Amino acid sequence: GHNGAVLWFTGLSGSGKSTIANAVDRMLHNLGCTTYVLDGDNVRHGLNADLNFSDVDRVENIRRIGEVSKLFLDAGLIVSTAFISPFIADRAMVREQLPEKQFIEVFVDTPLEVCEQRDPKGLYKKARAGEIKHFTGIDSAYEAPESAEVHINTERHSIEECAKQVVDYLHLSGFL
Ligand code: GGZ
Repeated sequence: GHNGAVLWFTGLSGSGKSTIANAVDRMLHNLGCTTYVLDGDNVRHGLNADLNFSDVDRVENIRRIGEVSKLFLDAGLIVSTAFISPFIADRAMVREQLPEKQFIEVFVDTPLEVCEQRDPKGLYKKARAGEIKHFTGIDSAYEAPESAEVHINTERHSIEECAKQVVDYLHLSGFL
């Protein structure tokens, strides 16, 4: 058995949040945990399809994801969320929404230059050209965590190593 937890991944677009969250999810599943991943694919296109990328809508995006995470936590799951969640205040709000210690902030710390270099979906190029407005890191802020429970460096480590760092944290903290 294991205790439920919310692994709250935060980082820029293209930082590797979803990729690492999904790798963690596979590892946890292989360890017998009941898990779920919330990301843009299943939330931004469904529950939050009415929201855009204005500051106000990003706040509401994060608030709803916090509430959904809480439901999964009630059900005893380890839920991984992979959203930019750019504002310190909003991540703090989610931390307040959830039981103490079950909110684990995971900072996927990939510098803007690297994300922009990777540009897997060509979104930075479009943002630089002014075709996408309010793009995080270009003309919308990203407020990096100051004391995330897990701090990941994707330049120095492989996806598997990054994922293992998160799973190791869960072991050391008694979640597994
Ligand atoms: C940032 C945007 C934007 C703007 C579309 N700014 O790399 P992606 O494509 O797959 O991840 C980004 C995703 C960000 O959605 P989130 O729900 O994670 O953002 S937030 O937590 O700030 O609410 C990117 C795409 O949506 N995208 N327009 N203007 N990212």
